[in-house]
Amino acid sequence: MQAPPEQVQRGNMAPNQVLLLHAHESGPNPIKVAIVLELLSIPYALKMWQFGHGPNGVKGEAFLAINENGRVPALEDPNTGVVAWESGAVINYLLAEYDHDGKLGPKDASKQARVDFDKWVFFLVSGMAPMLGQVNWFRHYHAVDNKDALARFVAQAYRTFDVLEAQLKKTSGASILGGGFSAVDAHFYPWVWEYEFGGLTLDGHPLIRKWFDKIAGMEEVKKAYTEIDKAAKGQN
Ligand SMILES: N[C@@H](CCC(=O)N[C@@H](CS)C(=O)NCC(=O)O)C(=O)O
Repeated sequence: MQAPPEQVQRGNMAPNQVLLLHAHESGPNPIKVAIVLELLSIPYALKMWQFGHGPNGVKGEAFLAINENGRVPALEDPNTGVVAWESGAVINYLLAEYDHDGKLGPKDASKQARVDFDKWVFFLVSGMAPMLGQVNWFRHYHAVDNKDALARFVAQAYRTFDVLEAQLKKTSGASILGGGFSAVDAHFYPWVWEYEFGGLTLDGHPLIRKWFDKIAGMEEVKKAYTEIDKAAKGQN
């Protein structure tokens, strides 16, 4: 008889060997993964890379052998031999392999709960994150001033904030999905965290502010930022 889907999806191993998270000193995507690793108490080490093409660069030969797309995060798991990249794929792998109790979601076994989980993750990775990334780019890095592009991406970033604000009404700002903190919140938090760097404000989004402040106080979240910061300074 075929096992029910829940048993097929969830791994049953405890990680004996330390996982390796490839990261960079800035950038929200590796932080998401570190938050999930912390919350699942999975032992991990950090390998820090620089942006660019040098020997320690994400576009250099050594890193491209791990991630053909030359971007962090990437994750190597010696317990299973799996190499993952793209934060969505990395986090889904960790949940399937190590979140035995479904602590980080989906919070129930219904089809709707699975779809709700996926749709908010997809909205983050294909909607909010690229808009905020482009705000940062045109605010800080684009070689020539392009006010129109910046205004376009700022407006689109705020549009995604409006969508998140409306969703948070369902839990009064407690978490993006019902049932408490999930990996969906881990996906969004490090991107919203960028708002000041992008010259944005949360003043018009009180529930995002409430949600943000609550997550900022979580010990595992603080630890994820501290670990990446320490590794960036060579203190790990
Ligand atoms: N969609 C990817 C994006 C990964 C990504 O953009 N990573 C940034 C840092 S947050 C990066 O590696 N940038 C370096 C580059 O583009 O050269 C994900 O979710 O993991």
